[in-house]
This record gives sequence, structure tokens and C-alpha cells, in this order.
Amino acid sequence: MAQWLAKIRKGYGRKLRHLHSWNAWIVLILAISGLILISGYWRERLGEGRVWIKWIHIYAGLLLIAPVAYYLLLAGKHWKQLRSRPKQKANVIVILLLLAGWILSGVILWQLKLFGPSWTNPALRIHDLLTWIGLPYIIYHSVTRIKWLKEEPERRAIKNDTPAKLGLEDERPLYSRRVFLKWSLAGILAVVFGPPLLKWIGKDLWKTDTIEDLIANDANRMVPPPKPSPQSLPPVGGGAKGEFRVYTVTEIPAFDNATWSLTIDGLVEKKIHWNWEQFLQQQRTVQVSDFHCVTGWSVYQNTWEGIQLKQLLKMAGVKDEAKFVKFYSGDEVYTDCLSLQQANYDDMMVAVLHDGQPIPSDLGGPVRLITPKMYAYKSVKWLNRIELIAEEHIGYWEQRGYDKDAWVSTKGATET
Ligand code: HEM
Ligand SMILES: Nc1nc2c(c(=O)[nH]1)N[C@H]1C(S)=C(S)[C@@H](COP(=O)(O)O)O[C@H]1N2
Ligand SMILES: [Mo]
Repeated sequence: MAQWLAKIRKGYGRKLRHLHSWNAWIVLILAISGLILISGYWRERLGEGRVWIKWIHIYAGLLLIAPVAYYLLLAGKHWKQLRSRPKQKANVIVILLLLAGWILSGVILWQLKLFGPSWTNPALRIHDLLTWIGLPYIIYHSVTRIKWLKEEPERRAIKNDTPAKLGLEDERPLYSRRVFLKWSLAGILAVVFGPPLLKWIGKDLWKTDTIEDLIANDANRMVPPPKPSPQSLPPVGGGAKGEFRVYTVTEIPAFDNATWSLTIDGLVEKKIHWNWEQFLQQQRTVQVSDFHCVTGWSVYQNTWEGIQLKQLLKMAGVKDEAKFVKFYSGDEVYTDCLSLQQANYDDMMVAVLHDGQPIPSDLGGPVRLITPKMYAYKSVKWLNRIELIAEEHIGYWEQRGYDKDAWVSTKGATET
């Protein structure tokens, strides 16, 4: 054991430098891929590429374990070396905590089916917080260590700096180039990473849209608005807990009475084609359920009001040849599919109200599918057509690498 450790520590200085640069490259890849994963801009444009980026991110994340573990083997020696340098010691601790936090929360997000939503939600919060704190810290740390930033040109020219001379560094005028560049960098980082950090803390610098704002400014023009049933308003669920992230792979579409309708066709006895008024005349039910996205976030205790999917299928009369149900979005791009058995679960719903309010267009209104026991990539927004089919259809995200098995794991969940 001691021999083995001695071997690892041989050529220690060089190894530490290699370790440092490997680590830096991996973190760079993680930072870029992570920011792409969170960005709506790239969600809309990448398609299949998003799932590739996700795998690059996960593999780079797992790779990051190696330099961290290796460093820990060298840490004893390094620590002694840093004896009289408290600033560097603090830096090492901060970096190690960041990396460990990213790795632990990242592994939970990666293995979300093993852990379930009650783990992935806090893990995602931590992953995000570390990103908004850690990235600016690491960028500042790397840039201010670049040689040309460290020393003034005229000082670099002085070869044999005496300690006394070096001591003068602190008395450098405030307007020196180095101080200027450091403050510029700090300013840029604060502008870039400040807003998401404040948002994380829950103190938006400029108010972003609340659900109330979304409803008030809804781009949909459906008249009359759907009238909530007494169970829906006030919501029997007590009001949803959590925040939806607006996800879309197209521009967000908007509808009015002339452009919206719901069709149920394919292998059915009686094709259905309803305009808005006809749709609103149908019997609706209310359910309280959780909503889980496969990237790790959830919204709990949603009160949804709408038409049970199984009720719709019954009305249309499913033919024997029909084995699957395909869902179309009014964005003309997004689709998904359920087996007939899945489609007949009680909580599969064509929803029109959320917590007693019309579903705003950002969140898939006027009408969206709800699939509470499955990840929300099944829950097609701007739903306008349901087709009964014989062969399975592979949905938008499933075609691009998401798991065909979308069941949400309840392992580790607080649900009873
Ligand atoms: C420098 C370190 C890292 C940074 C800056 C970083 C950044 C990010 C960001 C910004 C996201 C998007 C989160 C969101 O949607 O709110 C993300 C997601 C994710 N990260 Fe990391 N991450 C890092 C390390 C890791 C590690 C070590 C792993 C472990 C394998 C990992 C696994 C994941 C997974 C599985 C997701 C969810 C992907 C998805 O489905 O969208 N990350 N990361
Ligand atoms: N038409 C359409 N429906 C969609 C999506 C989409 O991009 N387009 N994204 C899906 C995914 S992955 C999730 S998590 C939920 C997000 O719903 P929200 O935007 O209302 O939060 O919608 C699902 N339905
Ligand atoms: Mo999702």
C-alpha cells in the first residue's frame, strides 16, 4: 500500500500539473455542454443533437471522477506544500467541493430512474446552483492565472525581483492594467451569471412571467374561456407546487376559435371533429397529479380539469385493429404515442384547465395531453389530433434518443 502510494507520488509536480490541465479540459466540456442542455435556444434547434450533447455531458462527467480521485491520492503531499498559503488552500477546497457536488448531483440526474423525482429535484437544484456559482469562480480563477494578466509588462522585464520588490505589488495604483482587467472580468461574470443565480435564489432582477402573467398575456384567443368546475377553482389540489419550464421544439404556436379544433380519427368507428364550442360541451373531470420532466424537475399537486382520454376513445369507438394511440401537436412537429392499454389509464387526460385557469399557450394551451405516471415528453402540448393506429409510432423525443419506456420511477418517492 505504502509502496503503491509512493509510486503514485513519484514525479509528483509534473503529475499535478497534468492533472490540473486534464481537469480543466473536462470542466470546459461539461460547462459548454451543460449550458447547451439548459438553453431553450438549443432545444429548439438541435433536435437529436441534444441527446448527443447529453451523453457527451454524462460521459465527461463520469470521466471527471478520475482526476478528482487521483488528486485525492496526491492531496496529502500537496496539502503540506500549501502549508503557508491559506488562499490556495481555500481555492483547493472550493474546487473540490464544486467538483464533488457536480458529480454527486450529476450521477443522480443520470440515474433518474433509479432515484426517482424526490432525488432528482434537489439534485437538479444543486447542479444548477453549483453551475451559477462555480462557473464564474472557475473562469475568474483560470483567466487571472494567465501570465500576462499576472504581471505588468514592465515588471516582467525585471528579472531578479526581490521579495521586497514583489511586496510592492499591493501598492499598485488602482488604475493599473491588471486591476482594470480583473475588474472587467469580474463585471462581465457578474452580468452573465448574476441573473440566473438571483433567479435560483428566487429574487428575479427583472420580474419574469408568473403563471398569472402568462394567462393575462396569453397569445391564444379562445372564446368563451373554459369555465372551471367547483372542484377546479379553488383547486382541490391546493395549487401546484413548483414551476413549469417552458419547453418547445418549435416557435410557440397560438390559436383562436377559427384555427383550433380537435380531431379523433384513424381506426375508430365514429370520427370526431370538434370546434372549440363543441369541445367545451363535453363532460370534464378533475384530477390532482404530479408532473415530471425527464431532465429532473417536477411540478407537484397540479389540479387538471379536462376530458379523460379513455372517455374520448370510448366515444370514438376503437376498432379491434387499433393497438396504439398517436398524438399530434398544433405546432405541426411534435408527436407522441401510447399503447391502447396505457391510453386507458384513468389519469391520462386531455386537459384544458390547470388550477382552475385556462392553460396558457406557453404551457401547451388551449389543450394539452397529461400523462402523470409517465415523463412529460409524452404530454403533447397544443394537442389537436388523436389518431388510432395499428403499428407503434415513435414520438418526437423517442426518435431522438429518449427512452421508449417513459414510466416515472416512484422509488425513493414520498408518494404513498
Ligand atoms: C463542471 C461541471 C458541470 C457543469 C458546469 C454542469 C452543468 C450542467 C447544466 C447547466 C445542466 C442543465 C441543468 C438544467 O436543465 O437545469 C446539467 C445537466 C445535467 N448534468 Fe451536468 N454539469 C457538470 C457536471 C456533471 C457531472 C459530473 C455529471 C455526472 C455524470 C453531470 C450530469 C448531468 C445530467 C445527467 C444532466 C441532465 C441532462 C438532461 O437531461 O438535460 N453533470 N449539467
Ligand atoms: N408540442 C410539444 N409538446 C411537448 C414538448 C414540446 O417541445 N413540444 N416538450 C415535452 C416535454 S420534454 C416536457 S417536459 C413538457 C414540458 O411542458 P411545459 O413546457 O408546459 O413545462 O412538454 C412536453 N410536450
Ligand atoms: Mo421533458
